[in-house]
Amino acid sequence: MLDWLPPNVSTFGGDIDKFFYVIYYITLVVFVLVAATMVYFLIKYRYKEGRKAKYYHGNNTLEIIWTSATFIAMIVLALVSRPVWSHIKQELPISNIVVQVTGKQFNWEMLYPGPDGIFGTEDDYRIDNQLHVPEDRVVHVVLKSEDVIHSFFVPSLRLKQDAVPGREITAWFEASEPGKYEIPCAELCGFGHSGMLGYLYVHTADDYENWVKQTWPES
Ligand SMILES: [Cu+2]
Repeated sequence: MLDWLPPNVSTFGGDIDKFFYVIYYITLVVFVLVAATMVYFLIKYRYKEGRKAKYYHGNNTLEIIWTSATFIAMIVLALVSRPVWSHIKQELPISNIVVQVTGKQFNWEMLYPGPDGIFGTEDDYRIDNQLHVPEDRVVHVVLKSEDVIHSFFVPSLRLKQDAVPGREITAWFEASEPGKYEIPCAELCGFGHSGMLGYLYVHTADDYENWVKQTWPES
């Protein structure tokens, strides 16, 4: 397998990568066949003195075959990947770590509920572009937008979810490797879009404890 994806650090990332490679290799095989056929025909039917071009109407049987082959491939991929998508997008594993992430031109605003676990109280903590979480714990991310559509993208988690004005969309992940990972915006949202970049900090349990103590010293 090729190795040009960023390292995966999420529990469901491996399943996403599997489907990525399946689609990638199907596309690769089709691309090679089409390109090879084109080159073959280019050479075979190159200009020859006295040869006249013929009008060719097409081939219904061939058209039916490749249309249904593509159709069947799409249906099979959809059915086979269904459990993975529903695990990631429809099921929501229970968690007591919830962060509100609001996309705004051109930052990710992270809002932590604080020790009381309730948003909109005194101990809330708001910071731009820094998402701190512990490893091996399910984290809920409640996505909102203040202005236009943004897309919360964490390549290392294989997680991407739009943030849509007027809606609250809850995404989740469980990171398995401590480190610092990029959170770019993946939806063109204005002139500063390319600079809209946050970071996910995955801490070990002890480091996370320290971060909590530093952030809420009184609790
Ligand atoms: Cu953007």
